[in-house]
Amino acid sequence: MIQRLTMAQALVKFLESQYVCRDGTQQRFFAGCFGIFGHGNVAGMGQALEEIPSFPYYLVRNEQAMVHTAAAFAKASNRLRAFACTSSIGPGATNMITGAATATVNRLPVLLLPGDIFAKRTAVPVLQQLESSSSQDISVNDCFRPVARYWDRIQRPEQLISAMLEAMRVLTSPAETGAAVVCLPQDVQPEAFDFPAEFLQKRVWTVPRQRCDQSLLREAAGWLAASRKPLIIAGGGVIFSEATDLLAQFAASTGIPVVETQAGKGSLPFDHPQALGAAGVTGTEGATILAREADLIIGIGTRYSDFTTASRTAFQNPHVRFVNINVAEFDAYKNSALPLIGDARAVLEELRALSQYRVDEEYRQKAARLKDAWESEVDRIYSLRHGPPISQGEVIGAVNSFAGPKDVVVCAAGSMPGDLHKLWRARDPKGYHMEYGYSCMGYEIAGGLGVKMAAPEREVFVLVGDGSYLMMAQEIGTSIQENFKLNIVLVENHGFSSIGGLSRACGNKGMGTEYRMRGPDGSLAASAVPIDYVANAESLGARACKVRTREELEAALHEMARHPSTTVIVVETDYHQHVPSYGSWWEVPIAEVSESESVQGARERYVEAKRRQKTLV
Ligand SMILES: Cc1ncc(C[n+]2csc(CCOP(=O)(O)OP(=O)(O)O)c2C)c(N)n1
Ligand SMILES: [Mg+2]
Repeated sequence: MIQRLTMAQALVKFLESQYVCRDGTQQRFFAGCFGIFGHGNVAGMGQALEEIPSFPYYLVRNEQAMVHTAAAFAKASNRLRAFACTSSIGPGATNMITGAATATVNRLPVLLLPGDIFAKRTAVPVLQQLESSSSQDISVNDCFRPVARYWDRIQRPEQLISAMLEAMRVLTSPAETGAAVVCLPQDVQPEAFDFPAEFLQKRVWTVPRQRCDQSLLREAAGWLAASRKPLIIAGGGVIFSEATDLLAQFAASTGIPVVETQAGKGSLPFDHPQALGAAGVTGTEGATILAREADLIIGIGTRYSDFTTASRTAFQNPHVRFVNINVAEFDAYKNSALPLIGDARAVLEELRALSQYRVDEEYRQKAARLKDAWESEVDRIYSLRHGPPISQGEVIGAVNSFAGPKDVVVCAAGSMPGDLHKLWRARDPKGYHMEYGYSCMGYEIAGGLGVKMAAPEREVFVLVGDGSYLMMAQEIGTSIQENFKLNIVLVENHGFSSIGGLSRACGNKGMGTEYRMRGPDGSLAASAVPIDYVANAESLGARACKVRTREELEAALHEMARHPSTTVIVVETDYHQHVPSYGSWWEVPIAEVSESESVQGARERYVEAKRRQKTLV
């Protein structure tokens, strides 16, 4: 059996027919396609999507944003559902590169279908083609190669078959997943071919729960038995593999304290007795102390970013060893660990069955004391009563107290990720959605839309800085268009509080980190740039208001709950009021020579701190 279809029609029919299955539950993999049309895709992909309305298409505002929305959707769906994204050629395509990198860093499946220059080369250069004088076999789409986990270009319609099967293998692989980029030359999309029926039939991709090597597992149980101060670092893999309940039981029965990375936050509810909170640079005091002293780190589903390892200063016990449970071999071997390569839930289940381990009472009590002290610290920051302008910690406290247990907070860049990592009291594994692999300003609102599309029954609270908002707020319009309500809290501190603070910590004066008007003499004046965020949000269709005090914020949150569509609360906060750091360190190299005494001082502190840095862990 064959079916004569254009390449684009066959592609849409193929996407519609892909299913995934994990633990016996089957579901459609692609929820639809985001897209912006131009000459590079309107007559090909556009025609096909119009002709096949059973495959939903959504018009968005910006190509980078649509990839963020797709990535957030996949993350909120534990990578068991995804979106395709179609763009025109040239700028429409390259706008997706940042989104692709964001998805790949965070190991999130997105299928990107950038239009591409003519395969037949009849009319060259086509509008928006960046020509090369050294090769005709190159286009701007080659720029996707380093940020994609799979990359291909369909020069002939029949190539679609093998390309899509490979793309699907990568997208549904827990270890390999990321952006799959299949470039679609403008003239190939509408070209007809006799596609075999098998290609277009329902196809189910099983997402396996891979088990690890059994002798390594026994060795790991032995390491655990020998350990006095073990610590679990829960990463995103715990949540993706739905190992959270099992982790909660394992931690409770063994007494092993658990700290969480940004992607792993929510692995345990904040009030679980063994939940010591955030790990690493933006970690809680207890997490920092326990990591420093631990003799065994069990890293589950973590890729050990510098934020998790405090730039390799976190683990100071000279005898510390690592057992890494990870579906990706690449991550499992990090820190010279004993690698348990497999699905987090499957491996943890087997480790639990093999081990009767329990921490000694002294260690358990120490962790409990640190946990209690941390909860008091969060209470203190939540009710700081600073200002107005109020503190960011208090904004987080107000939103956290207002949000329901299943609601989701979404954030990505600025000073809020660190504060949220420390302070947000997560009560559900899917309640904390932080993009901190790429920390891409602009992800917040676009990502929030993806979360809401994946879980319409949850309220989504997008916390976004004024800097991030100014980079990418336009998907508010898409949220209005598609009736997906976002609760956006825009923290207005007139610039980059995060990078301003970092600049000062590096001995500088914060140049380029505040929104200040340039005065007639050419210098930057004290007056802030008059940006009306309320008017801006309203112009995109949202309801918006501005608040300055805690009481006004709380009233606005209640008001927001009553409004049926996207709402923006602009809250002014104090640029200089930071949540403290609790004894951790992040490597940002400081100028080796400078006339400035403060830079020289920062350099001395930097050199001193670097002494604690270990090469391997
Ligand atoms: C796309 C992008 N550009 C630059 C950066 C570097 N950066 C990190 S935080 C930040 C400032 C964020 O400002 P804002 O959203 O207002 O948050 P605040 O620092 O004030 O909390 C910048 C420029 C980034 N993370 N992403
Ligand atoms: Mg700001």
